Amino acid sequence: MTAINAVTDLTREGDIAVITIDSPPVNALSADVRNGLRDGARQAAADPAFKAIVLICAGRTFIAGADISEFGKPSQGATLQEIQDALEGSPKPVIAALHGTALGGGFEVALMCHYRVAVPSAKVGLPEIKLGLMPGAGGTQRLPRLAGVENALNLILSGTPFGAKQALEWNAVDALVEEGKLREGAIAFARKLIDTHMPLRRIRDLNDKIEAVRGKPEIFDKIRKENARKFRGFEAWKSAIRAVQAAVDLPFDEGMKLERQAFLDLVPSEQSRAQRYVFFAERKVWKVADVSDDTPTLPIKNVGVIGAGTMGGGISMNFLNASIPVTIVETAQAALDRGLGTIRRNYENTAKKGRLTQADVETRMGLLSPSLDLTALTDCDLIIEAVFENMELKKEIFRKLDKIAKPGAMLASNTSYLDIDEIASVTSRPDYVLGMHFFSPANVMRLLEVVRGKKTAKPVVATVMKLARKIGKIAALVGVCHGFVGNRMLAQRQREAQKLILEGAMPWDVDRVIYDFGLPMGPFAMSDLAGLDIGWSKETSKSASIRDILCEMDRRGQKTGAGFYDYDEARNSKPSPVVEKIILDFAAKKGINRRNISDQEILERCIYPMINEGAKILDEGMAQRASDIDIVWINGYGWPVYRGGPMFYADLIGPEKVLAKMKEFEATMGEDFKPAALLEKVVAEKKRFQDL
Ligand code: T1G
Repeated sequence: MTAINAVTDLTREGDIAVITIDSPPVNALSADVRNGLRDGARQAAADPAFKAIVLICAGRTFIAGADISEFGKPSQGATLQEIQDALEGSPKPVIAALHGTALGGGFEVALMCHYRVAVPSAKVGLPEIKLGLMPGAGGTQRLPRLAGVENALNLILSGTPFGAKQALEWNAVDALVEEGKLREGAIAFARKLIDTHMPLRRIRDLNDKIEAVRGKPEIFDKIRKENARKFRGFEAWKSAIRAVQAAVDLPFDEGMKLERQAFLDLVPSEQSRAQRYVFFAERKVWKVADVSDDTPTLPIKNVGVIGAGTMGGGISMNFLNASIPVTIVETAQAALDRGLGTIRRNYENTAKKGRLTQADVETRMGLLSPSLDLTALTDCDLIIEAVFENMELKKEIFRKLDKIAKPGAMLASNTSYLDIDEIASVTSRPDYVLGMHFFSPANVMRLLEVVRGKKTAKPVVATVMKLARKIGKIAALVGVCHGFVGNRMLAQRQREAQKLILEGAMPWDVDRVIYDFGLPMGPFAMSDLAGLDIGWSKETSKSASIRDILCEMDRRGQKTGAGFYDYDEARNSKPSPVVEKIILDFAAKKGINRRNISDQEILERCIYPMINEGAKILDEGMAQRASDIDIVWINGYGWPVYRGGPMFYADLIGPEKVLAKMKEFEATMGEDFKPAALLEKVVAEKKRFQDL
């Protein structure tokens, strides 16, 4: 065995050289790994004793891509061109042996080799699009030559890895070898190549699949049209399509040049910096400072859910999807039947789309036990309450649960803003009480705010964070405050949105600005979707706000065909002259002199107070880190990932700019814009929120 460098060694298997990369955790293409690849391949090629070269990785996976943490730093070590020359340009067959996830630059390195073998469990893919990038080491030039242009573009634009079997069908892999016997299988494959004098097969020379679409630019126009809606606001996808089109229209090396330049143009972009930040934020969010990874967790073999409404039903589906039995409790048979019916309908709709079999539907429904009796929950390991947002009602339920639930059972509330400590205080087990704030629709939205009470025990926190991963959620640990993280910041935006439509803007102006900024919809369209009468009652309504007046006129939102907008049968919205008049009259009655308000002011007044509130949340320790706040907004409120989240956005535009504008607004509009102490501090110390 020869050590090529700290992460690469070369061993001799008869006349076959085996280059092994060993750079945990995922053999990312760091400078060391790149040097090892280049120098190992050169050394093996130069040694007459070797007739073939096998490239394999130790640990859990083949190279999982470029080292994302190196982006934006001065590039060191071997270039991709040098690696390409050492692998593809090798005079001896080079075979890549794939296991785990050969992704991005890792898959591209494999495509530089002459042959690829894989274990059946291996996955390959080009997920660069998820980082605001595109393949930059030949993926856009080589994959179309193997899988065809449309398959290649679907893979590059989805960023979704595909299995070894699919790769075999597309000749992206030449053979599958026995699971757990990759090294032996690869060496045997190399042996066969030597014995059968198989020619070197360079993917760059395979042109049949691209010639088939040469002179048909309409194929690319069609793909652009089909993806425009999905990629609204994103940039990288356009460059990816252009590069694959170059693979068809240009000679290989010119296509490679175009790809490389397009890739290098994306690396410093705000969007890629934001999406790379989110990549690491999604991994940091699970880490709880004072709850170490070896904290014991409690077994969760069955779950109880109280309330079979929209939230209770969606919450239950998460556990059924993870094969965890659920007992769901309601107060009335009709409500219970309605809840079960909705769950079954959701599953059957999914089955109709082919994403579940009918047998899957029956299996999941079979794990669901309905009841009208709380005592049915005595054996549950975790009970989640999802009833109407009323403190007294919740406290009454928790008092009962405390008596019914077995010792050691955890009690959670799905409240979206009420005080978890107050709820816990009525039980004898406050250390086993916490909040699990799901987002509607709870079986779809990835985010879970895990609300840690003052007395919540560490094993309970560790258990629920682990459980969140099992049910496919991304969990952010938050503290007890009104509205926790997401809704607390949202309230800032909603307040300003209401003020803006009185001062001079119209609901559709505010929504357009927020929509164009990249969120799925603005505050008024969102209110119409949710229903304007949430928490509103006819008896107490006093025409005190635009919402009051709209509800009094039975304009309750989409469900009544009118709200802030007018809706047609297909629920398409359009600005409402009725609402415009209501707003003008209401403002006049309030003596408000309306003025022209710029889109920039609308954006700043909706976003900056959110950032300011985020700073307060961090300062109070209601979130562990700024990137957790960003994960909440990206996964719970549709904040565009290419803007990294509200706190990353503040760092991007400069916290000093947010502070200056807040002070300017405070001077004219008062207390609502009082800068948070932490925002002042971050600016004074020339720091960024992500560095805190
Ligand atoms: N670079 C740096 N660190 C990485 C990394 C990478 N590519 N991939 C993972 N890590 C770290 C991660 O931060 C975590 O660290 C640990 O490894 C385990 O990861 C030229 C330019 C491989 C499927 O986009 O999708 O190639 O938190 O927790 O769930 O065209 O990681 O423990 O400190 O995610 O088992 C393209 C990214 C790069 C793949 C494993 N490649 N990685 O998932 O573990 S761009 C990717 C993943 C590129 C070329 C372009 C996943 C995984 P820590 P983990 P996992």
